[in-house]
Amino acid sequence: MVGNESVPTVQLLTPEGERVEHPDYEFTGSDETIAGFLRDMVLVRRIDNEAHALQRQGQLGLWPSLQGQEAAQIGSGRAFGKNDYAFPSYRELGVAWAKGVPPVNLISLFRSVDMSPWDVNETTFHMYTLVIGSHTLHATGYAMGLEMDGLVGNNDPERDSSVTCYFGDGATSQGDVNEAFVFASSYNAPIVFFLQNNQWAISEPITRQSRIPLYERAKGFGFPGIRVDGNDVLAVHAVTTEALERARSGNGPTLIEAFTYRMGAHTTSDDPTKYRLDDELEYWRLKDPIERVAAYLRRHAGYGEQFFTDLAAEADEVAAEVRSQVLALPEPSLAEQFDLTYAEQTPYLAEQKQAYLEYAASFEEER
Ligand SMILES: Cc1ncc(C[n+]2csc(CCOP(=O)(O)OP(=O)(O)O)c2C)c(N)n1
Repeated sequence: MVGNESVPTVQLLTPEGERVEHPDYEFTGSDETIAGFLRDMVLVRRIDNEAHALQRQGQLGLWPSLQGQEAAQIGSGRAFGKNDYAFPSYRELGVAWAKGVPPVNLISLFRSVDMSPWDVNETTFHMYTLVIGSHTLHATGYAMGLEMDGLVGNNDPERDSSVTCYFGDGATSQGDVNEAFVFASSYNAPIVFFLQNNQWAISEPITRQSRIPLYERAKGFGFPGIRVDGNDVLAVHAVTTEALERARSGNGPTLIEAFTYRMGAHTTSDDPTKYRLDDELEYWRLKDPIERVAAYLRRHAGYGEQFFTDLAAEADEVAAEVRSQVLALPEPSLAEQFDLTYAEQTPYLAEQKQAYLEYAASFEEER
């Protein structure tokens, strides 16, 4: 069965917080680094909750939660070097955090007051993409460009570069993703396809979308695929570090399937109780990516309660700061949406904007 856990999966930290060995991968970082990963995950979950609350309070149009996927995003995001570009879809708050994108900038997209308020070149974090899978082609093209510019395989960490593209299990059913795999393979492009298999494409379970585990698909395209426990930040970091190195050194693409679970709704517009059972969520709560790291630090690294209390307090402070930044953003304007779409207005959009303005004005006249 595709959705179950009998498939070979790299794991270095069990849900109980015990370190385990793997023949091919190890995490060599210190306990301090692991505590840093915990801090990242706790803060992004807290910010995510705040954004969710802001949407419920009418401050945002929509919010897609990352809850449950913190280890997949922080483990991979913290493996990046300065020349490793990320192409996100729309749930990558954790990757954005690791890349230094201010959360308010990301959240402002969902208030419809901006389209790309961060500097893509400076942060190496590209624009959010809502058209499922389309950005795998953009990312592959970018990776091919890096290669053509001689930025791969120089054995020079200052120059060698790569691309990592984030997408979901549902996206793998899109033609664009499969075309991206073909081009990346044919051109030996320096790209890591980072698939967060959270097992649900809105209400469509992965068991209905693939007869084989998704990582195995890579073989048919001619590059390696690997499945990692997506709730294990140490394993994700180790596997991503190796795949990035492969890409930068000119050895081509890798597909990483981070097997995880979307603990919240698909977005704030979704009600998952309509299509999945509560016991599934309960089962995955026991595999929570944050709890296992906390358990490890408590039991094996001597971190006391004060550390965790301080971290919770810091998370509340950061969330309060993000909230006040969001509330200081301008009110969204429907008319402005027509100007945010392209750098230069097209005649058709200008026409639509005019029609909208006239329609809105007609209500004024009635009063
Ligand atoms: C091309 C396209 N088709 C359909 C949609 C509607 N849609 C939005 S999210 C989604 C499911 C995506 O699931 P998955 O790729 O597993 O990512 P997840 O949301 O679980 O992170 C769909 C079908 C879309 N945004 N774009």
